[in-house]
Amino acid sequence: MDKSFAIELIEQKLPKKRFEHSLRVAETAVKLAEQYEGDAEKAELAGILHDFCKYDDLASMYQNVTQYELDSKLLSYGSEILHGPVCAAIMKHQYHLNDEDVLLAIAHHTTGRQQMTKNEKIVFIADYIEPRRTTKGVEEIRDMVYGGIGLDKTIYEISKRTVLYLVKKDVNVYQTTIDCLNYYNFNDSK
Ligand code: DGI
Ligand code: FE
Ligand code: FE
Repeated sequence: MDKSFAIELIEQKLPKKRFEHSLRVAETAVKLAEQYEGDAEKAELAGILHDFCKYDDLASMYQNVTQYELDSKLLSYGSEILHGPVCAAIMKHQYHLNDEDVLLAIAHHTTGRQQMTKNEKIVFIADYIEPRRTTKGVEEIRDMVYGGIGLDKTIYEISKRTVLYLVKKDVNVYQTTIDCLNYYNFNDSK
């Protein structure tokens, strides 16, 4: 799939704000790919597409989970957790996007996971730090990653903040989010 087709797809489907967020994530992902020697084209395409299913209705997302044989644990969660994996499956099966590393980055952009590829890391971070994000502490994360601390340490700091935020709100944390947090924790002496 080429970039202009991907942009058309999201422009037709997403509200203007989400469309613009997606383009900013793509731009941020390119910047990170350049800094950290990733593949800018793959990062950009995943950035453009990552939230394509953000506003799909839950019933159709659950149908997609069954139809495309995604992890059945997804059925206990809402659209926040589902929109990444469902988007990757739809891109693969309905739009014949077959670049595995683009699909992985889309699938795991919300939760992260253990042992991410460089492209997954880049898109995960780009989604958190795109320039219009106002999350408390986001500036600190931008300073870390643009300052050269590395993708892995940045992922840990993002995961830690996300998990703390979810627990504070009494929201259930998805297993893959916890796995990501633990995997990228290099402070634990083991
Ligand atoms: O889609 P975006 O808003 O651009 O960003 P995203 O895909 O990272 O989604 C962020 C939301 O997902 C945010 O409200 C926190 C939520 N989230 C992240 N990890 C988990 C989670 N929600 C639950 N219930 N469990 C998680 O593990
Ligand atoms: Fe998202
Ligand atoms: Fe996003």
